[in-house]
Amino acid sequence: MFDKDKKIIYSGIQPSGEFTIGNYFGAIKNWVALQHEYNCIYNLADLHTITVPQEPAALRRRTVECMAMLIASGINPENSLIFLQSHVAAHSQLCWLLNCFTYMGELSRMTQFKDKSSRQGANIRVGLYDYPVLMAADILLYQSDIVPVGDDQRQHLELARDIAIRFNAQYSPTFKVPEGYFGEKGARIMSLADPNKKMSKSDENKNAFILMKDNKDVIISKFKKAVTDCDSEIRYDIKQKPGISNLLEIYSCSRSISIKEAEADFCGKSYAQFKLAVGESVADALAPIQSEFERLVKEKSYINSIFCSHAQTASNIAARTLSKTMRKIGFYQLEKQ
Ligand code: AQP
Repeated sequence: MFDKDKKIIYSGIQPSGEFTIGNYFGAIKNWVALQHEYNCIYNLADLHTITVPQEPAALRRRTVECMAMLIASGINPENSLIFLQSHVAAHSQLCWLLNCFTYMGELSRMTQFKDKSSRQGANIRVGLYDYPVLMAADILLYQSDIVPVGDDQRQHLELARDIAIRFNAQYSPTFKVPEGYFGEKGARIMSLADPNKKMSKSDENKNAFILMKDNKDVIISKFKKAVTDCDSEIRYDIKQKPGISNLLEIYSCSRSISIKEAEADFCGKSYAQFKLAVGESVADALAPIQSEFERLVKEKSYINSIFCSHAQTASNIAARTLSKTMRKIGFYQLEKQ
C-alpha cells in the first residue's frame, strides 16, 4: 500500500459526534488532498471519545457512520490506511509507557483540558487529563513525519514532539519527531452561535454547528440564525467582526476560493443575502458527499472489511515501534523458541 519514498502523514478524528463542517474544512478535506503526495495513516480515534461520557449504542452506530463519511469524503482505502484506534492495542500500550515520560505540569497547561474539564463538574476523568499522551502515542507509533491538525490541536502536537525528543535523548533515537501541517484555510471554523468559540460536534446547541449530514433546508436555517453584528458591512476582520469573518471563512472553504474573493462576491449585499449564499454554497459542497455516504453506510460488510484489513496492517506497523520502545526502556523481551 505504501511507497517507501513518500513521507508518512498521520492524523486522527474522534467519532464523538457526527462530523461538522469544522471537522471537514479543518481536517478531512486536507486529508483527502494529501493522499496523492504522502503515505497517509488516518485513525478513527474511539479511545479518545470515552474521555467524556458516551452512550454505548450511539458510539457503535456513529463509529460505522464516521467511517462511511470519511470514505464518502474521498479518503481512499486503496491508498490510505484508515482504521479504528481501539482495534490496535499498541495505542493503549504505548500511551502507558509515554505516561511515564510526561510531566503533570505539561498536561495541566493544556487548554483543551482546562476547557473540557470546566464543563465536566466535580468528577473529572483521568482520561481527559491524559488525552494528549494518548494522542502522542497515536502519532509516534507510526514514525509519522507530518501531522495535519486544526489550530485547536497545536498544543497537543507540541507535547508529542517534546515527549519524543525527551525519550530519544534519554535512550537513543526511537521516535521520529513529527512536524505539524496546518491547512491555509479552515484551520479554525467557529461556532455559529458564538464566533469566539470553535465549532464542536459535541456542542449542546445544535444551531452552533453544521453537520456534514445536515440537509440543505437545515443548513440554510442554521446559517440564517448565525450570530453576526449590528452593522452591515461584509468584510473580514476577526477582532471587530468575528461572526462575519467566520462566515466568510466558511464560504471561502466551501468554494475553494480566497477570503479576498469571498469578500468581493458580497460587495453591497445585505447580511440576509450573504447568509443565504453561504448556506447554499455549503449545501452544494456537501451534496455529493452526502449521497455517497447514504450509499456506503448501507454496505455494512464492505465497511467491516476495511475495519478488519486496515487494523491488521496498522497493528503490524505499530508493533515494531512498541517493541523497540519496550526494548530501550529495559523490558525483558521473549526469545523465540
Ligand atoms: N472547528 C474546527 N475548525 C477547524 N478544525 C477543526 N477540527 C475540529 N473542530 C474544528 C479538527 O478536526 C480534527 C478532528 O478533531 P477531533 O474529532 O479529533 O477532536 P476535536 O478537535 O475535539 O473536534 P470537535 O468537533 O471539537 O469534537 P468534540 O466536540 O468531541 O471535542 C482535528 O484535526 C481538529 O483540529
